[in-house]
Amino acid sequence: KDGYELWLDYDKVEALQMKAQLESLFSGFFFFGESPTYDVIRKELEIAGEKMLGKAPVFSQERLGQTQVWLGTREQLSQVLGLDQQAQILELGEDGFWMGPIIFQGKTYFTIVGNRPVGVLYGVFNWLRSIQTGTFDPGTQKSEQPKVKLRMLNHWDNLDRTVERGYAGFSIWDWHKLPGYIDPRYIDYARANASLGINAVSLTNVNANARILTTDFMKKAKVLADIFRPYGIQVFLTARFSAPIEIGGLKTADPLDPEVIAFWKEKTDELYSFIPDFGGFLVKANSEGQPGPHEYQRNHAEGANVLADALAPHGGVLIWRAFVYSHEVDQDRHKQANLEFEPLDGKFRDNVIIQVKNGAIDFMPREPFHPLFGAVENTNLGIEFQITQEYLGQATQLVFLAPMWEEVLRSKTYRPTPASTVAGIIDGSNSGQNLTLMAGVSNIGTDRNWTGHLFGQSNWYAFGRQAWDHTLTSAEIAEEWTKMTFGNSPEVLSKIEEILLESHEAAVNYMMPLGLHHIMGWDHHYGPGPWVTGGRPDWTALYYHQADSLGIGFDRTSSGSNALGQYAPEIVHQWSDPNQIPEKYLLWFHHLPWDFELKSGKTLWEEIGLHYDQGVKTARKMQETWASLESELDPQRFDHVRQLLAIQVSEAEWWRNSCLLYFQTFAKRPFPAEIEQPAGDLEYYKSLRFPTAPGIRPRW
Ligand code: BDP
Repeated sequence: KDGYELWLDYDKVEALQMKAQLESLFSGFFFFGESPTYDVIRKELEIAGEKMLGKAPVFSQERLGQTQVWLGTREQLSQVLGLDQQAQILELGEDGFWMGPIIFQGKTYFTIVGNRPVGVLYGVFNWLRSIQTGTFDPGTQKSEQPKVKLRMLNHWDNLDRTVERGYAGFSIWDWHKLPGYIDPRYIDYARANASLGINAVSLTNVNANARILTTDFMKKAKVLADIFRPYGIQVFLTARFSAPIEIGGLKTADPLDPEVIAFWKEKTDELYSFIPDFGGFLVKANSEGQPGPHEYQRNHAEGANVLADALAPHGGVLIWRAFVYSHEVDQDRHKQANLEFEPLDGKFRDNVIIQVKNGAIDFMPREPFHPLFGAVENTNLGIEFQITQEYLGQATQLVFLAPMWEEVLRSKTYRPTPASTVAGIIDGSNSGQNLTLMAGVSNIGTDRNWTGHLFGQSNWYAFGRQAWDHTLTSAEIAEEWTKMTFGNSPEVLSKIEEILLESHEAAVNYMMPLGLHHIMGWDHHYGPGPWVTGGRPDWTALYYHQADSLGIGFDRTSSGSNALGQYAPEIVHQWSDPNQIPEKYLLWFHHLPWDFELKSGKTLWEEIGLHYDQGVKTARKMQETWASLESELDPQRFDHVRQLLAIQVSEAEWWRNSCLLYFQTFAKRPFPAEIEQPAGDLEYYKSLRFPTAPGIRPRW
C-alpha cells in the first residue's frame, strides 16, 4: 500500500450480514438511461465490487427481473417515483441526490436518484462511503445537497510543471504531452474529486502565464475538460491581466480600452469553442507584482467586469481574488483588502465572485476570519483555504486542517444579521448570494501518494467534505477519512483520530502561538524566522511580531493600526480588551508587556514558553501514538509516516528553540522552569540555510 489509491481503496467487507446484503445488491444494477457519467459509475462499481466482495457487479438490461438497484435521474425514474417524492428530489437542486428503498410491484429496489446524472454519481460515492464506514442501512432513506455551488481546487501549477508552494513533486498536468497523451492520473484525479463532490478546478497558477490563453494551450486544456466532464468537474483557468499585451499584441491592457474589451471577448469565445462548459477565469491582479487595473488608474471592479462581461453570454464566472496588498501603501497589510473592496460593494457584475482568503494576512497557522466577510452586502464572496501546507509544515508535517477551517467557517461575523457566520455568508444563507464558492489551494503533485505526506490526503479529503457540507465536524471528517484510508479497527481509528485532531493546535503552539504570525523563514517559508528582516517590510517577521524590550504583538486596536475597526462592533468591543479577546488571537491585535497576566495567572512571557513547549510535547505524543500502531498497519505506510513524524518532532523543537531564544533577547527573562530548556544558541539557528526547500515562486 503506497497511498496511490487514496480513500478509494475499498476494503473487503467481512461482516457476514453486510456481505450477504451487498452480494445481493451487486447482483443487479439497472440504469434508467444512458450518460457518460453512468459509464463512470459502472467503472466505480466494478472497482468497488472487486475489492469489497471479490466479484464483478452485474449490470442488468431490464428494469425488473434480477435487478436489485435502480439508478437514474428524477426524470428518468418518473414512472416509478411518487409525485411527492419527485417534488422533494427536485428541491435537492442540480447536485443533490436521494437514496433509499422503493417498493414496486411488491419488490424492493434500493434506488439512487439525482436531478442530473452527476447527482447519481455523488449518491453512489456517498453510498460506497457509507458501506466503508459501516453506516449503510438499505432500509433508510437519505438525501443530501451541497451547501456551496462551486467546490473548487485551485492548482498553483506552472506551465513548466513546477508547482508554486507545491510539496508533492511536479504538476500532474503534463502540458508537453497534451493533447495527444492522456495520463491515467487525470482520470484517477477526477474520480477522487468527484467522490468528495469537488466540481471545479482551476488548472494554473494565480501568478499566471498568459500563454495558457493561446490556442495551443486551449487545445490541451480541452482534453482535460473532456476527461473531467463525466465526473461533473468544470475547468477554470487563471487569466493574466496583461495578456492583451503579451499574447494579443496590444499596447495596453487598460480594461476600458475597446481593443482590450474585444481581446477578452474573442479569447473567451474561442475558449468556449473548445470547452463549451468552461467555468471561467480566476484572477490575481495588483498583488505581489502581478499586473492589474491599477496600472491604468482603474479599480478592481472595472478590471473584473471586462472579463465578467466576456464570460456572461456563456454562463461563465469570473473569480477575482481579494488577496491584494502593497508595501507602498501606508496601511497595515491587514487592512488593505477591505480598504480596496468595501468602496466597490455593488459595483461588480452578478457573475463575479470575490475570492477571499480565510484570514487577512496570508494562510497563517491560525488567523481570525477575514474582515471582508460581513463588510459588504452586494458582492458575492467566496472563501479560499490553502490545502497545501505552505505555512503549516509543508510536506514534512502531519497537520490536519479541518479544525482550522471549521473554526473560521463557524466564526460569527455579526453582519449582515446578528447570527451571521462566515459559513452563512459564503453559502448564501446569511448573505443571500446565489453564486457561492469554496476554493482550496491544492496540495497535489506527481508523488506516488499524490500529496507527499500521506496525511496530506486527509486535507484534500477534508476540504472536499467541508465544501460539500460545512456543518460536518472535524471529528466526523477525521473518522470518515481514517476508516476509508486505514479500515475499521477500533484501535487504529481512535489513535489516528486522536493524532489528527490534536495536530493543528500542536503546530500552532510550536510555530506561532497566542496570535503570533508571519515569523517563518524568508521566501521559502520553511521553518522559523522570527528574526527575518530587510527588503519589503511587510515580508519581514519584525513587522508582525513587533517584539521590543517592553513587550510583543501587533497593536491593531484603535490605539494602533485599528484593523480591528474593520470588524462588526460586537467583535470590536470584545477583542479590543486584552482580557476578553480569545487568547488564541491575543498578539494578533495587541502589543502587550511581557509581564501581562493571562487567564492562567501566568505572565505572557511564561505562557509563550509554555505554548511552544506544549506544541513539542504534543508532536512527541503523536509520534509515540503512531509507533504503537506498528503491528496494526501495513509496513509501507507505517514507515513512511513514522519517518516523517520524526522529522516533525525535530522541526517542532527547532521552532520552539529558535523562537524562544530569539524572543528572550527582548524579554530578558528566564524560561519558565517547567519547560524543557531550549538547547543551542540563537546564532546557530539563525545561520541555518535551506537552499533546497521546495515550492518557491518563480521570480517576477
Ligand atoms: C502566498 C504565497 C505566494 C502566493 C500568494 C497568493 O507565498 O506564493 O502567490 O500567497 O496567494 O501565501 O497569491
